Amino acid sequence: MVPVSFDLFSDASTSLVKQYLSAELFNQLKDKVTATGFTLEKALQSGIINPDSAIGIYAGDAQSYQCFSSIFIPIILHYHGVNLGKKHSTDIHLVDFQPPDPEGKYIRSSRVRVARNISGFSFSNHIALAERYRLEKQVVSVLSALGGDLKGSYCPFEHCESSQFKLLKQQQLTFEKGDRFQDAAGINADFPKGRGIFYSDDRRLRVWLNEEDHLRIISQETSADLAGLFNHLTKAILELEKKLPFVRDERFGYLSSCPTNIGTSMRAGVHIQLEKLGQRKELLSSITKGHDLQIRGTQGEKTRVENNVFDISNSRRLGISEVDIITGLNEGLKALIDAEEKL
Ligand code: CIR
Repeated sequence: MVPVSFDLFSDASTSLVKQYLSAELFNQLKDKVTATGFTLEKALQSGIINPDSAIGIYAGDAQSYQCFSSIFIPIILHYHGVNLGKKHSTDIHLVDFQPPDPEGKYIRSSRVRVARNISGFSFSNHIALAERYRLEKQVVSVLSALGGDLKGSYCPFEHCESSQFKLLKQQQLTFEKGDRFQDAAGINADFPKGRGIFYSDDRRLRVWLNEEDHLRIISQETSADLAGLFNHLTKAILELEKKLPFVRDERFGYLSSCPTNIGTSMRAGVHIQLEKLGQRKELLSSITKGHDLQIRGTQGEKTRVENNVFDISNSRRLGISEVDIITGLNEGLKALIDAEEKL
């Protein structure tokens, strides 16, 4: 671990944590420890090692958000742009609306995911191996009991020579070791031990275990039926939360290791090919911003856009409900398709 001192961030760093961590705040927080032994030093590792971090801080457990609240709160306010005086309310129920691209002319695939962490365990960047295994066992026993169209199988990554793993990898259903930001935070410790993926028989539902968060619950398909996709995910979340105690806070909503994911912890997005808008970046950006959407590279965060295929997803996660995110995405996509057709 890089030892911390106040002048620990390189001059090149433009991270939010560098912006908000004054010398006074640093001295106030540097000796604090959560019940699981998480410290400011560990929280800052990724931001110190990677000067190009946008945020630069991770929480090691649910209590980190209270223990180190004086640095998490300004970062949350800045990133999420919300008023933290209000409670964050959750609204997950079945929805019904027309798909934004019924003929499938533009949208190549759609995906909705939420992150969940389980009460009583440290987060993925701070969890001991024995605990990772205990968590895996607890979650897999619940996932294995799912029925109907959620019924599926679990593939542990430790047996990566298995034909089951190889097939899933070929189908791009597995996840890889985390990037250098996650690595420096501690998320890759002991990889691939305790990691794995649960996938429904029809492959629409996937649950990643022990990745950046304890669970990433994902619903994905090649059509643009956003309502169907959201409803499918909703069913899975509602079933799982009957059996698993997910960590939730009144103000911050569902808690995640990265403060960018708190709140709904939901990212709903599509891969959409916009040949004409791709040449009109300002228009593309003003429509997406106007609908609280963000554009990422074709292969995800911090990657480039290939063949005018944009990854477009919600930018708001805290202070907005799950249902409002999916309906907002639908409206934004309709506006983008409309603009593309008019060009
Ligand atoms: C950064 O500070 O740039 C990285 N820690 C990643 C921040 C975004 N986090 C995320 O998507 N989970």
